Amino acid sequence: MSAVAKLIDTSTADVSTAEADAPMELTDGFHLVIDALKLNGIKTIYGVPGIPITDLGRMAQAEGMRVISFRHEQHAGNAAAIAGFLTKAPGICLTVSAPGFLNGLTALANATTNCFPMILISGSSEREIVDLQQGDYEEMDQLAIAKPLCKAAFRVLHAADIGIAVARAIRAAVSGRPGGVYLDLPAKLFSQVMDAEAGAASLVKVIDAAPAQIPAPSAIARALEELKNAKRPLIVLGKGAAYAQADELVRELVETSGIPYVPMSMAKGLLPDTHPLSAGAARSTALKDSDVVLLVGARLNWLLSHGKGKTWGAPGSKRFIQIDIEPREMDSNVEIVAPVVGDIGSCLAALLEGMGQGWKTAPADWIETLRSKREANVAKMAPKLMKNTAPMDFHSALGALRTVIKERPDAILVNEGANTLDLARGIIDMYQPRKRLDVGTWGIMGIGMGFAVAAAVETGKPVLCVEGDSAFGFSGMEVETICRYNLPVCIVVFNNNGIYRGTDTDPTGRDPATTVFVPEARYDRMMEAFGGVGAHVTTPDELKRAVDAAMDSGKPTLINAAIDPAAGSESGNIGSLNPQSVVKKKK
Ligand code: ADP
Ligand code: TPW
Ligand code: MG
Repeated sequence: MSAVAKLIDTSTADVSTAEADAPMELTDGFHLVIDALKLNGIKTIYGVPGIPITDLGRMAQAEGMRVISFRHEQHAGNAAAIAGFLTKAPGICLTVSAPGFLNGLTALANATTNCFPMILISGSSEREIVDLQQGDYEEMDQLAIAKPLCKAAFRVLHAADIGIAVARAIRAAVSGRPGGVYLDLPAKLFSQVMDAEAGAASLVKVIDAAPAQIPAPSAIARALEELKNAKRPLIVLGKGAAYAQADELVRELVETSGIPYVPMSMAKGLLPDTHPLSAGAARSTALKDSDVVLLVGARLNWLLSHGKGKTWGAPGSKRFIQIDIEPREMDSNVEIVAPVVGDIGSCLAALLEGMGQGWKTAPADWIETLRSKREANVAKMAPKLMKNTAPMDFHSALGALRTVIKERPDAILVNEGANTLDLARGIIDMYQPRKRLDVGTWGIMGIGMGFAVAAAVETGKPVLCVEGDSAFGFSGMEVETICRYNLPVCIVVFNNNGIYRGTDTDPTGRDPATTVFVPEARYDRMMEAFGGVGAHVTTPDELKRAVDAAMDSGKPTLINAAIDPAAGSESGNIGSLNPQSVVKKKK
């Protein structure tokens, strides 16, 4: 059913004129926004209601869209962002003005940083009053504030422009390097009326929103030349490769070239972590000792030590080839000897064509070096994963969850925390693409429940959230949202009484230490408060049983997993980024 309003404009009815027999059919800003989104295949809105967008949400729901209401806009925004990552269509987050907008803005900035396509749509106050700073209800110049934090920002003042604005927002979000877009809709816009026919004609269905970007043949030839001459080649798969949904081509690249690969966190599962050419469990050796590195949708940012330093071995020992859709990514940190600019699907297809049938696979001694390193690392880890005693440490608890994902490879794993994140990333093997969702480029806490909701809504698959107790606290209230929509989400809180560890004390003895929480808190009862299932476990066996039960039932579940408060290390595995004071205060 079209949302075009069946409004009869009685004000223009004049019995003395012929038009009286044919009253004009009208539409308005509300309907045009909904029609524009629907026309472009957008089926879901994540948001929080309030002035001036309450009716927009209601009407979108009445028009058959899925409207998922959250308890806080940041989580709605995170849901929209990860929906964008999972589907390649922009996720939509809808908020009220100033404070709601600002709450959503963190998610918008985070989406942009991670190259996830989303559109933050916020209502805003009267332009005339805002611009004169006369103190309107929730007054704020939202457009100006959003602009530096996202890829593009637009404001719509006339109902007739809604179609174009939505089209521009969609294109900006998904074309080229994906990112966040802000769309400012002032309150007055929603009730502006226009002729329904003209309104319908003003809508734009975006054709080919993310056009293929074909790499230059010379760039492909250059990259192949580098690979051909490599003695110890390595492929690094990043979340751009996961986003691109070129899964078969990624597999073909690895298997045709025989080049070992290392997946970045959210690229895990693009090929199963158990693949013979996976060097994930020999990451340090692979990065340090490789000579030619092909980056596929991965930036040489801090997560890859900027392409230099001891992670990458001797200075000058590396030649980088980079596939990315963003030309300005090339040479961002170190020289890229073979830049391949284009979309990953087109670039991989061209590389594979260039390799042809007779491509020699990577040298056997290099593959063997990585294979034996990997096996040694896996063997070293194995006993730690099998302990079944209380209190659990991270390894033994994660050993249980590793088996869960092995047995249920289509489940989506959401993961945040410090030790809980770093150790889960290493321990839990992934088997399918886009099944691991985590804190991404910023290492941001608070994505957990938003990602979980969208993962369940967008894919219909079961979701397992592995959350540090601190990480969970950032979005914990959304367990109500999970219960309200009855989503198949199982949250496991790794409860070690605090941030990194639960053992710190305030040297003055006055307050709790800055990193600790109420000890032995029962997070499971939060879930029970809203009708979900709560469980409290102290051993890996109990944990495994509780997760299996949750995933079999599909019921919203929170499992409070008691972890030894002394088990964690400062900042997980990135403690070295902590600045240290060199000043010793005299007492
Ligand atoms: P990771 O954190 O996994 O290393 P990054 O977020 O740093 O990954 O890098 C992802 C890269 O992928 C970005 O530079 C982005 O421009 C690129 N990218 C995203 N989508 C595509 C695509 N379809 N084709 C090519 N590159 C892409
Ligand atoms: C938005 C800083 C990084 S990790 C973390 C914080 C607060 C929590 C670690 O404790 P947790 O994990 O989750 O209990 P564990 O297993 O080690 O005990 N604010 C934001 N983002 C970040 N990254 C932080 C603060 C941080
Ligand atoms: Mg903790």
